[in-house]
Amino acid sequence: MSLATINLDAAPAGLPEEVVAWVSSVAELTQPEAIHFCDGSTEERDRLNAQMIASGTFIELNQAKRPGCYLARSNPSDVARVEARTFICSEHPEDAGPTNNWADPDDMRLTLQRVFAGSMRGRTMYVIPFSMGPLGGPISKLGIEITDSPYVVANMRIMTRMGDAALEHIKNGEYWVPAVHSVGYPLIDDAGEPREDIPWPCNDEKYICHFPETREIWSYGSGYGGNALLGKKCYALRIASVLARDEGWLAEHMLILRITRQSDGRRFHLTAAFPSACGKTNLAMLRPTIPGWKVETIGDDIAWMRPGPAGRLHAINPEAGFFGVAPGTSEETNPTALHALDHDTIFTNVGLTDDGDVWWEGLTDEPPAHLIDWQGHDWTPDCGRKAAHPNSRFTVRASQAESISPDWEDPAGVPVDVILFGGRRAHNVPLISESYDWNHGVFVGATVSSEQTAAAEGTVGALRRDPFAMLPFCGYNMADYWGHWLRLGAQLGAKAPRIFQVNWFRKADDGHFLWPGFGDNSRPIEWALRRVAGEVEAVDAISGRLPALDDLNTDGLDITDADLEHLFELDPDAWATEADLTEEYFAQFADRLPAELQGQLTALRNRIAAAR
Ligand code: SAT
Ligand code: MN
Repeated sequence: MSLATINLDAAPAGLPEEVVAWVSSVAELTQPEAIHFCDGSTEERDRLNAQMIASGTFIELNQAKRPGCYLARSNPSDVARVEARTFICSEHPEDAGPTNNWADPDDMRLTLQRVFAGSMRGRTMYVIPFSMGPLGGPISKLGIEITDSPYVVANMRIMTRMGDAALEHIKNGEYWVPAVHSVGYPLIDDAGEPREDIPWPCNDEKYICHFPETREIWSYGSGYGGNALLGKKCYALRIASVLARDEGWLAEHMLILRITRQSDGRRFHLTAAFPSACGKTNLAMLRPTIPGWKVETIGDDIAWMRPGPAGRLHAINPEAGFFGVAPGTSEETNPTALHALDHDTIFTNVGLTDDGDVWWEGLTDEPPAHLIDWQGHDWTPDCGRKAAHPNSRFTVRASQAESISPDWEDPAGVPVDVILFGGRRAHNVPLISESYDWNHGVFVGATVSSEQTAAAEGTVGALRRDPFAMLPFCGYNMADYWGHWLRLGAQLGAKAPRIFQVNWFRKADDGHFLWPGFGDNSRPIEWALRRVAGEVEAVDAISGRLPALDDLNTDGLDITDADLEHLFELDPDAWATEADLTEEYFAQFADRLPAELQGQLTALRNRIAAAR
């Protein structure tokens, strides 16, 4: 297909030249049968849903029980982000750093030319203008995703503000990031022979590529989650972290909460970074077990934060929906999330019950006697397989959560008081610990780790570092990213948020969890907020400042004194080992490691020595 034959007649009027040129060049390369510019209308949504039901991509759920809800089943080879196939294509390998897969940008462009050539033959190419963050907001940014997957369009409609309204801003000449996606399953082969479509097209060969210098995203071969919904991890974290470095702000893998103290109406805003499997979605919808505090959700996964007019750090949620893990979500663990899924939700890779509803492990104590599992097979509780894939997901508009803050779409964002860093640690790390200052907080964020729990991850019990929960999401050298945090802290000065480390997962010697977690996590958080308000003292310790046990609200808490004390025990010998491991871990960053973090390690060793 030559440029001349690409029909852009249906393109909206007033498209900037650069958009026309880019869409044309992608169409010329991928050779779609048709091009559709998404307007974001409900008519468009309904048409695509009907088309996906007809093609088998969507299964319509029982509309009396779950109106507007659909189930998709992916190919079993395409069920999660693929970190080994995720590349940072910076000009210099050092700019990607030791924690990223680097690929030479010129080589990768040749590879992408090869795999994208004709990859959309026989398909419609969808052009999705979108905004990350409230439209037109000072912290928000625009993008355009081109995709050949109507499933991606349906998900982007929930996860971003997409369509005509976003396009208006692009027409006005505002900055936008280009993102190209193909599932890599053309409907016409190289010989020109047509082939049937399948419910979940994808390709064994996968490339999730980021070009930080030219700020482009190219994703090939997967239709799933962060591989394909390019506004999420690819843009809002990997490319945005580069933009943030250059423009003086932060793009972070953090939830955002508003917590209001009802006695005096004082509002606090908190952001928190957790690696996967640490209950981040549950914390984003926290139901406090202590009276007097109201928690509202602003975001569940990503925070964009910028110094505001009065010098404080302001956070927005760049997303418009939740792409949450289904298994384990229940009336007990997260009723807020569960109720949000009553209508207008896309479920991917969960079980289908005989009455056209959904089920996953953990939803109910009693499993259904029969259902169809995520791979489309008959399933019974004794069959030895999971009904839902462990990474099965729901996609739902954030506004459907009853905990959503009335200000969650305030384009100016909310002023951040507290930043939490969490990991999953059976030993050593206390329930909560306040950093001595911003730079110590950056050290804590940089060294955060979890003990590996499955042999598949490596040696069980070994520490897996996940700095700032950004390990797979930082678009440049991790050590430079820490340097950026240090610089921003210096700029914010006394107005910087206070940084705390939390650990809900400490275990007793007999292996039981010391802390009940879930709604009781409101107790250490209350202490952090009271620290911010200057209402409570703290005790200097190895890891940071700890609460005096009397200052932690334990009213109505079912915990023994011994367990409570154990939650805050710090063994100098074990911490000396931690410090040695931190030194080993830092070594990979060589001379890119900011001197300040080396200094923080020395300060930690001094505190350990003093505690002996
Ligand atoms: O698939 S996503 O990247 O959207 C979610 C995740 O894996 O963290
Ligand atoms: Mn995430």
